[in-house]
Formats: sequence, structure tokens, C-alpha cells
Amino acid sequence: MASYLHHTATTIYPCCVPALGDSTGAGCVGLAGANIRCFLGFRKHFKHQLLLVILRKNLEPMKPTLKFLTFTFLVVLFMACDNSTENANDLFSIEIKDEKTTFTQKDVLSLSISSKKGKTVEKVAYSLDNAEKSSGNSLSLANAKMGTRTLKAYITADSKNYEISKTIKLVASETPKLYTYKILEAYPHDMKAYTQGLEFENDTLYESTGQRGRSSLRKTDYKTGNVLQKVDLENQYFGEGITILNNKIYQLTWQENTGFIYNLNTLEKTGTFVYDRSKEGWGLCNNGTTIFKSDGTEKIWTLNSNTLAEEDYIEIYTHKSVIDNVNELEWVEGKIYANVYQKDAVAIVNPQSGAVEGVINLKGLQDEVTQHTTLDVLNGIAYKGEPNILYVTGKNWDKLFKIEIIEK
Ligand SMILES: [Ca+2]
Repeated sequence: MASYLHHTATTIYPCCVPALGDSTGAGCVGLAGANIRCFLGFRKHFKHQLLLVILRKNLEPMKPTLKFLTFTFLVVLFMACDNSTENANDLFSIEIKDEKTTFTQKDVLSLSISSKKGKTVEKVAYSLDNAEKSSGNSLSLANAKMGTRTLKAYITADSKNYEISKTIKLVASETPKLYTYKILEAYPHDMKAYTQGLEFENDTLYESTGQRGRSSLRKTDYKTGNVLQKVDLENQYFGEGITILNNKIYQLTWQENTGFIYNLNTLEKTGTFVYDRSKEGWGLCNNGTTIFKSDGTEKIWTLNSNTLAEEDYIEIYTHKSVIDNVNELEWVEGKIYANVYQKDAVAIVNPQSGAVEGVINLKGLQDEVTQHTTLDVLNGIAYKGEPNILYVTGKNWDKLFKIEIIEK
């Protein structure tokens, strides 16, 4: 028995060896003093009776009270430990045939389970990002989102159930279509407006501006540049993106973890909301039911428009790489248009997958505005329902451009 124990412990749980191998000499005090982690490992693979035999043997020379207390402690510890599970990732791994660094939605994974400790796999099912389990050995990525995805395997082996996971990375399956632009009109724009959000409601242009002490929400006549109504933010807030839904304006602040809600007609503030897992407040847009929020990373979050809870996110990827610093957003005919901070470019993003399907190169537009010391980057995209037409401006630009988007 002792030999079996020692062998098993040496093979599987080397950290337990001193306590177990020493049991006849050091007694139960030594056993009780052993590393609890070793004990956790120990109990996983031995029968209860076996442990009790060892305990009984070691307890015999001790005084009755100490014997009782020590025995009780060990039994309680043993029973408490009995609820933990084996580390399934030490027993199995998910194997992908012809594994690649990155996958696309065109890939179908051919999967198998490698058993590292000789357990016999009886049954296995797979899922991606907790979607419905698939019992076959192939898994289509046709509906998978871009970025890091979690592949899970639900294994039955030797009549026990195990769950293991592995991550894979998805990028866009196609190179993005390239677009250029043609200026149709140039309208006056407040040169002191550090534009952070831009959205039309019918013919009225709403704008959010940033910088602490200069942040505001504005209602403007886009053709004249006249500010029709303006609400200033308190000095501690740095205004960011806006979006309009159901007669309400939602406005983000940058690092203050606070969003504001206004009445569309009066610009009266009617509420606030806070962020959850998103990093910061950058851009906003909506599709009529869901609000989309960028946070300065590669993520665009989907917010429940009733509760403003962050429910999910997509990660923005081209066919080659991740796109971070996603900034001002606009919903345009089923796609998210996202201008990327410090780039003269707008990414056309699939809102389900996060794949960049097109890139609008807006290089040269900033050269068309008055150059001054506080002139800053392109920021602000608005769509007024006219096909292939966007209204764009930038931080402290003195012009708002109406541009036509042209495929190259
Ligand atoms: Ca916008």
C-alpha cells in the first residue's frame, strides 16, 4: 500500500511526496502541516478509504484530544476539497488541423481532442464564444466576430465531464475596398469648436465639442455655421461623441466615466449614465435600436438603448491587422463608419463582425481649411440620408465639408 502511494504520488503529485512518503515517521502532525495545495492535488486521485487508513495509522500514537482535533481537521479539509474539479486543461487540449496564426470567416475548423494523461475521450462537443454546441468535429467560422475568440470543448472521458478552451484570432477575409472623395460644398464651421461628435436630425446638425472648460453640446445651422443653441459642460468634463435616438441626445465624456442625456428639442439635461467595461468615452452612433460606442481601443461596444448597459462589443480588424483608436462614429446604411484618431481615414465596419470592409482616404481635406496653431485632426462624420454623401469636419476646422464618396 505504502509503495503504491509513494509511486502514485511521485508520478502525479511530486509536491506531496514528502508528506506521504514520511507518514510512518513524522506522523499526522507532519501530514497536517503539509502544503494544502499538495493536499488538494492528493485528494483528487485517491479513494476516501485509503486516506482514512493513513490517518488512522498516524493518529494511533497521539493523545485522544489531539487525535480527535487533528482527525476532524483533516476530514473537514478533505471534504471541503472534494468539491473542486480537476484542471481539465492539464488533461486535454484542443487540436486544430492545419492551425494558422489567424483565421477568417471563410475557414471551417477541423477539430480533435488530444488526451495528455491517457484518458479515453468518449464524447466531445465544441462551441465558439459560448454559442450553441456543435457535436461534429468541424466548426464553421462564418458567423464569428473578428479578434480573439474562445473555442470551447465539452468532453466526456472515463464517465466524467470536462470543459477546456483555447483562443483563436480572426481577421477580415477580404481586403477592404478603397474609396476617395470629391468636395461638393464647404460650409463655415466654428474654428474654436474642438469637434468630437457630429450627427444630423433632419436638417439640423448637432455637434459635441471637447477640451475641459470648452466642452459643449450645440445645435447648428450647418449651411451658415450659426450656432442656434449651446449647452456648456462643467469644467471637469471633456465632451466626446453624441448620438440622437427617440428624441434624446446622448453625449459621452472622455475620461470622466459619465454620459449625459438631453432632450433633443430643448437641450435640457434629463439624465446621466456611467460606463461599465469600456475604457473611455470616444464616439457614438445608433441604428435606431442599438447604440454603438467606441472607447479609444479597437472595440466598439453595443449599448442597450433603454438601459445604456454595455451588452457586447466587436473588435475592428482588417484582413491584416487590428485597428485601434476608433473614434467618431456614424451609422450609414447598415454599416458603422468610424474615423480613426490621427488618421485621415474612415473605416467602413461590418457591425456584426467588426471586419473593415472599406476605407475612405480623406487625405488632403485638412489642407483645405485655414491653417492655425490649434488646428487639429479630422474628426466628425455625419450622414444625412443622401447616398454616398458625408459631412465631415475636424477639431478647430473652420469648414464643414459635404463630400461625395467615390470607389477607387
Ligand atoms: Ca457621427
